[in-house]
Amino acid sequence: MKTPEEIFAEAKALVESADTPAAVEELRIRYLGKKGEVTALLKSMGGLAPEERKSFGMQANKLKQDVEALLEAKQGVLAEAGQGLRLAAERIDVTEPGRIYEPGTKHMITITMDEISGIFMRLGYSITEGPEVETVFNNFDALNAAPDHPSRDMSDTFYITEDTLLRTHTSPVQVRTLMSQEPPIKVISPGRCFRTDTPDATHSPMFHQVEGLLVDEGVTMADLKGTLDLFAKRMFGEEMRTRFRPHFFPFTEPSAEVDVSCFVCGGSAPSCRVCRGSGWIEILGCGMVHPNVLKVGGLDTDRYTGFAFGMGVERIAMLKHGIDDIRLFYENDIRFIGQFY
Ligand code: 2NL
Repeated sequence: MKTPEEIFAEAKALVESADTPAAVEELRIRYLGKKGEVTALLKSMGGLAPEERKSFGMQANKLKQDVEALLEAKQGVLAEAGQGLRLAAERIDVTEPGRIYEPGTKHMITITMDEISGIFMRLGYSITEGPEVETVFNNFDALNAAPDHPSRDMSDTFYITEDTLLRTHTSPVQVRTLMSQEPPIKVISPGRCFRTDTPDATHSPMFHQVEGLLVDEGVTMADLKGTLDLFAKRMFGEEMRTRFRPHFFPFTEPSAEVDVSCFVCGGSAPSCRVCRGSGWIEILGCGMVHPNVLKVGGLDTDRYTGFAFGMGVERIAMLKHGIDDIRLFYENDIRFIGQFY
């Protein structure tokens, strides 16, 4: 049997080399547990002669206290080291710069569409929206487009089926309004449109339009001119003048294209890049709603007249901000789209 000194020396060596709290706990069980070596020593006292028992008991109890002290001291050391490790792991660098979450910006097309819509909303127009997948009837027939009209061609329009397509303008939204509401009608319809154009600096197969429609008793071309002249001044500057040039659209009669005076050269530079020396820049198309279109809404064309207009949002934005390539809007280069807010 080992002497208390031997047990202590061995325990001391083992405790010294234990490097985790679990290893120390194992040693505690090995020495002080129910079947531990020190416990066994204490239990063996029962078999001793009374005269031996006193000094042996003192020795054994001292050993128990000494081993307890060893274990406790080691647990203390390890706990302290563990705390140090945790603190090191959880250490934060308070000098590190904060993360900056930069807010995004609205897209130039959204900004321009909102600006156009806003001008008409202040004139009492309501915003209407409709589906991008439309019926051939709403997109063409209801708008007085002849069955052989070139834009109806399979090669100019994205057809989904024989009688559904991706709308080529936002006019079908106004057709829906005509068919579902009674005059006075005063709406604008901003939205996305599609044509099979090959992309270049001024064309894109997906683009945006804002159209407007006003139908009531006694509406004349003078109302149309006054409204669009006011729009041009609000959009491009109060000093703008407008010019109405005769044109043709199937859905309006008479029809016109509207030009604003050139805000780049003021009409004075023969080599102007924007107006090409003409002094005028085309901004939209318009006209008095064709009676055939009013009839689609079941309206009495002796009683009601109306005007309508349509403009390309990309074109307006490019003119206003001097952007020379429509593709910049869709490439999502943050250096371009992040410039506007
Ligand atoms: C353009 C020309 C235009 C219309 C759109 C319209 C709608 C209905 C009835 C009559 Cl429901 N007209 N819309 C009228 C004239 C011109 O747009 O150059 N857009 C980019």
